[in-house]
Amino acid sequence: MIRVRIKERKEKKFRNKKLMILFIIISLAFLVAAYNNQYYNIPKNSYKYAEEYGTCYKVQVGASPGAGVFLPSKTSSEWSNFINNHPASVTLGSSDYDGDGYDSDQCVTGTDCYDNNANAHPGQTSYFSTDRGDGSYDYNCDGSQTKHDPILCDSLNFGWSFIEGVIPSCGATGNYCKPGCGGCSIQTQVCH
Ligand SMILES: [Ca+2]
Ligand SMILES: [Ca+2]
Repeated sequence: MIRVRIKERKEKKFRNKKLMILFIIISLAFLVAAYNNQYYNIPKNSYKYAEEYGTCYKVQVGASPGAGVFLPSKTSSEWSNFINNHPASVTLGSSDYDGDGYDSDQCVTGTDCYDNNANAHPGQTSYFSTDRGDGSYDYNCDGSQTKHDPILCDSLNFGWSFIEGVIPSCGATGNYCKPGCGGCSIQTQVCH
């Protein structure tokens, strides 16, 4: 009798465990579905890139009428209706807003790390003395701000480089010299 009860309890425990696992799987499926059909809430005076049903836009919301804007995208008809009949406070921009040939990396297949400056894009080889617009000097989108002249001039480095103890940070100036040749000048550290 006791053995039968223990067996029943074990079976009940096993059933409960299976139900719990099933519940977790169903919940995860709902979460994924909800993510795919998300609603974007964009506050006034700001923008977001929104990509749904194969199209990505830079959606900017102005100051008027004073509130943020919800982007309906649960169905493709909701989405296309918004694209064609959006409120006057909304401005739609291209996924390549700065026109440098690279879509914003906020779109699914985009790689442009900063879509407000056409000089900032993957593969940029030039160096710049001012930030790209958001405080960063990462113009080539490799995730770092690389200095053009990263070492101080010393007995091992006879090329043109900065002297006087401190390598200037990006955008800062320093004394740029070639040892022994004179001709020092104040120059800005350029970066990308
Ligand atoms: Ca860019
Ligand atoms: Ca970089």
